[in-house]
Amino acid sequence: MTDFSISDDLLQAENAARKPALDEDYAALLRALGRRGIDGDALTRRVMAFGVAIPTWGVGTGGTRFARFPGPGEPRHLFDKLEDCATIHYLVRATPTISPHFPWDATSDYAALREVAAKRGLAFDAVNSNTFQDQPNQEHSYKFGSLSHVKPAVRAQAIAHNIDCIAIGRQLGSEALTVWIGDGSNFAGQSNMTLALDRYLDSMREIYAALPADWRVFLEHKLYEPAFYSSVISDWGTSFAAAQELGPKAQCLVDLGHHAPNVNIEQIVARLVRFGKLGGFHFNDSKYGDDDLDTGSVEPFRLFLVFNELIDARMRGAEGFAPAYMLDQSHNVTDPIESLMQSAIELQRAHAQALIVDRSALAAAQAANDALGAHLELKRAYTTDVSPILAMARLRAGGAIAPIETYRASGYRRHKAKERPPVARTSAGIV
Ligand code: RM4
Ligand code: MN
Ligand code: MN
Repeated sequence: MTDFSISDDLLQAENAARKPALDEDYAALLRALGRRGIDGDALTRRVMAFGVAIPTWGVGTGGTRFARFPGPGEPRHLFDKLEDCATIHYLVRATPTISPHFPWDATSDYAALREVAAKRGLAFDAVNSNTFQDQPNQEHSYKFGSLSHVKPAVRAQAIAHNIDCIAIGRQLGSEALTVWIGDGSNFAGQSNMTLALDRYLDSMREIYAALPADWRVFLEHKLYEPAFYSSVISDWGTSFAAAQELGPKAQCLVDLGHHAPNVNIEQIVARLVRFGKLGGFHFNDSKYGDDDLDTGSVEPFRLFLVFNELIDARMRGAEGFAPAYMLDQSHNVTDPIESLMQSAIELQRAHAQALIVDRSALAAAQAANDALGAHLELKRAYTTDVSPILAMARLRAGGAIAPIETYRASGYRRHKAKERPPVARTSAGIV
């Protein structure tokens, strides 16, 4: 059976039907922005230049600790995942890279994998290691930790896995390793919190030493889960201190869902920028914890405020500022392709809105202690509907004016359901 893909003909027909309305809305928006001294066409070009990596684990249906409800036509293996990632990029033109997770994405020939991806217009972003699960035939268990485990043999195994990930990443053309560990404790007294961090740092030093010259390692913090009393890399302060001790190639990764409720994430971003330690993001949204909900679906204003800090940093020419943008979501009740497309669009939206903040008016209001005036400068940008610019950016880049509608019209999922018969998989968990 030949693999179905969305045809250029369908894309063009869908776009043609929507083009006249888009032209009208785009012209009106450009006029409105022009009155504010903003060059709308230049903004469209900036939007076109924005890219975010798709996590390979995001294209399958996720799950909770209780159950996983697989959808039809799920990817069965890495090459199916690539196909779905390529489909997302074909329609939104904002996701040119993928972020793989090992050993979930293990395959025998990485050079071939890189080629297949390149043929589909995709390159590889940061590689993610996994020492939070045990794999079949693994010698030592990670039940009581990995890089910070009390036993040297377990730590050595976890270190070796991370070094393997670097070797794989080199073959894929990646330039960063993301390390998130589930290490921590579930009972007060279970673990010596100081010594656990020392062991983590010793392990990370070995991984750091294996990094190629042009690589970075991203340390990802998370306050709880799977450890519910203490986590070794629990917060940005610990992550920052660890990155500082390790050296310049170590930076911090901010997963939006990995903080306590109400934590001021945009301020954390500003702090990390200030110290040259902002490595990148795992974008998602959350209501309670590490919910891995779709980006911009719960708190779009917070997302905008994060981008406001990023644009501020870029415009100031902040030293060492080159964050990697990745999504990290778990799709339990939606078609993952639709969720990922919409999430990429929400990121572009926050980015575009942050770009139209009148920074000199904002600075003037701040200097005059005009609290409301400063706030209104942000609100003016945030309440501007930049959708026509986002749609025009997609169209000019060869994508879809309306990605989700076009995707639905194509019947992609229906075709994949026939091509990809369901395979037996675990009933719970994110994979
Ligand atoms: C963790 C963390 C990591 C991700 C795993 C699947 O909570 O967010 O980035 O790789 O989940
Ligand atoms: Mn993450
Ligand atoms: Mn997470």
